[in-house]
Amino acid sequence: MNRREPLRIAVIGTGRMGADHVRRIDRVVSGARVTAVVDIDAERAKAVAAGVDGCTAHTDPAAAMAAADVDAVLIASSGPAHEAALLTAFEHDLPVLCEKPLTPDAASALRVMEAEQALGHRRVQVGFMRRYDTEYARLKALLETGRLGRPLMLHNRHRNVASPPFFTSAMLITDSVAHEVDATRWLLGHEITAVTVLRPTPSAGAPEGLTDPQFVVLETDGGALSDVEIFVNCGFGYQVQAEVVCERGTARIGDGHALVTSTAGRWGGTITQDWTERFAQAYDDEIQTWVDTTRRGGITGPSTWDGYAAAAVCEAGVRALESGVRVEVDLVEKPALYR
Ligand code: ISE
Repeated sequence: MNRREPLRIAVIGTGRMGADHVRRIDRVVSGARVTAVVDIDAERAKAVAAGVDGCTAHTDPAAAMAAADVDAVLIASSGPAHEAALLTAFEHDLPVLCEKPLTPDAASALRVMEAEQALGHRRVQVGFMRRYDTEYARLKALLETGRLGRPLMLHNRHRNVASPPFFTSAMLITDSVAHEVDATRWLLGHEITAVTVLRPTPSAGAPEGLTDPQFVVLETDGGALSDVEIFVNCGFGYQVQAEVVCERGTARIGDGHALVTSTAGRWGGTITQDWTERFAQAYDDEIQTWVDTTRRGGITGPSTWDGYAAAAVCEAGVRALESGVRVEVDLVEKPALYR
């Protein structure tokens, strides 16, 4: 594909992320427009489509992907619905941006990876948007210079104000820590080999029965350790911080020091309240990059392999959470398409 015309996108799933992506493609990103939206809730799909010129509403992803005015697909439905949508997109050989998780478990991620290999070319960019965040990108660039020496440890903090009602203890790993799993693999260039999950007494601020917070330790094949404090009911704000400790220095991001005021005997700043605010720039750049690359006929960003590796690590993480012991990660050999 080498399109002069705007890329015509079907957005599957019009919940929180899907609706935000529809707005982004319609108003922020250049070179693309939303021509179809899909939701199992017909009324919700219609309401979103009504706000976009020339956009049709569907309840069946396959019908939207078969439409003549669709060149690419953005999948933002719930994780369990991703596999079927991805396989249908492959039938039409459509470029895809798939929100994380690629799929909920390693077996289904493997099936998707096999189907993509059968196409003979990469079609999927996985929505690990932190790779497009300016601060994460600067940290990655610094590590790549080698100035600080070999990375030894990565300390991550990931805090949400409150978890949604459907959130389970396993979802702290599969839905939230999934981001640190990808960030660790990407920043360090290592694969994760084992996961341990430690559980302090849950916060009184967490819903009854939810194991929140958790402390997750990831071991890598490069001999580094990456730890993650995940706390999804911290109550005070949305914080994502990372500090890399290397042989000759450390580097840290996510302190949110963009604006610090000093007044009335105090100093301080504000804390963002959710990820759409904290990572707005990252989402905008992620989608713009996907659109630009797709229009040129290329593919970039986190691949199906990255989605599979994250799913396998998260699956091991859930077993570590449930068993209380260290669980090794079992990855298949990396296929040539992703090397
Ligand atoms: C949510 O699904 C996200 O992807 C957010 O980035 C993360 O902070 C949150 O914990 C997840 O539930």
